[in-house]
Amino acid sequence: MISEQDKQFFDANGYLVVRDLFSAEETASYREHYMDLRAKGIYEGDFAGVDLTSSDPLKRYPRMIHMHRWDDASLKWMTDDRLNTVMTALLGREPYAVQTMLYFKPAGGRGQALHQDQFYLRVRPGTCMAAWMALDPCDEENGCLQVVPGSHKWPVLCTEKADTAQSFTDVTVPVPPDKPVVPVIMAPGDVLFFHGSLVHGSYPNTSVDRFRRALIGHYIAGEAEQVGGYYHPVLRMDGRPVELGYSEGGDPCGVWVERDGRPAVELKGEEALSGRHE
Ligand SMILES: O=C(O)CCC(=O)C(=O)O
Repeated sequence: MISEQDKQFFDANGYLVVRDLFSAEETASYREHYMDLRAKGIYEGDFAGVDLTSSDPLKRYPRMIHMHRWDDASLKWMTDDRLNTVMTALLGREPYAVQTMLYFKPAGGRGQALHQDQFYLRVRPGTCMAAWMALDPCDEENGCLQVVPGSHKWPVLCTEKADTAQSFTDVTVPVPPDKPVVPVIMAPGDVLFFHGSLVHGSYPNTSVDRFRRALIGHYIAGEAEQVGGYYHPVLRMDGRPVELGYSEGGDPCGVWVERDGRPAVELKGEEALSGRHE
């Protein structure tokens, strides 16, 4: 499903887009399924709560989280063989599955400031991995995902305050000016796989009337022994639970310094790493 060249691209850049991994019929049925669920109710973990009268589009369409714990279609998607095959090829062994999320990101919706997933998941040893499937055409206008190629080689960076007019989360990480942030343009059914330390995020949806829906799974590399408490229970790719430990915060985080006239990361003190994915 992926070539040696794909693997080399992933190793060098920390991400890989696999085009058309899911069909147009499948993505159409996921769009319908989640719009239907959204219209029907409120679920534990809905970001910002549902408020149909709010002027904030994200309150009218809040992000869903951990749907696989109560929705069979989400569990089936999270453990799909195609996702497993690609991740096993990229990671060298089968991952464990820990999280699902559905972003609706309607027109006018804010993005999510640049961050690293490992800040939240705290996988030890090793890292996490995301499978981010586009359900709509995703481009710069509707706030596609943005990544910093190669940043998966950085340690987890110390966070700073984000601009909450642009982002629904309030922390971000600094990126030196010589490290470009690049848009990932995707079509429905394309899946972006990315490493847990890759700096990524998205800008607001500036379109007039287009959603930017994405179905996302978070996984942890199979050698992991611990993950943050918010991600338990941990599942094997056949859906069976596996016992793993709970990781705590307090790890050192990276700050940018100048070394020989160039930006370099130095580890500093201890930052209480967040324990849940925003
Ligand atoms: O879809 C987005 O805008 C952000 C998603 C994200 O940060 C993630 O999947 O970790």
